Amino acid sequence: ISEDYQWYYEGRNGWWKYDERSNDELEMAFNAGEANCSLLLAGALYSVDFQSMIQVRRSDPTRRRHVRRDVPTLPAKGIAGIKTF
Ligand code: V3L
Repeated sequence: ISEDYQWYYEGRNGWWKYDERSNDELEMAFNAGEANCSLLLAGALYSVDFQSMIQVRRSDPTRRRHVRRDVPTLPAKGIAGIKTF
């Protein structure tokens, strides 16, 4: 899988990178022209909508985060909740 693009989700004051497997799933769905992508994240089911570029928790749609698809070198808080310094 190409690593040309990295997907990020919104944190409190910055962006987190998605884990590599979720990033691959997002890239595949996005490049296939699908409207959204389902992901299992930290034990819960989420949906990322490519038009609004928002991640929503399926069991509680009030849990929403902006997402972005960008170069992998963007400053980030870490990967999937693991801080990088
Ligand atoms: N990948 C991994 N964990 C996630 C993701 C994801 N794409 N989305 C949500 N969670 P919610 P700060 C995040 C986790 O949206 O200090 C970060 O990874 C989410 O973790 O309400 O605010 C950090 O671990 C949260 O713990 O459904 O920037 C943590 O928040 C939980 O799922 C704190 O980050 C509920 O998220």
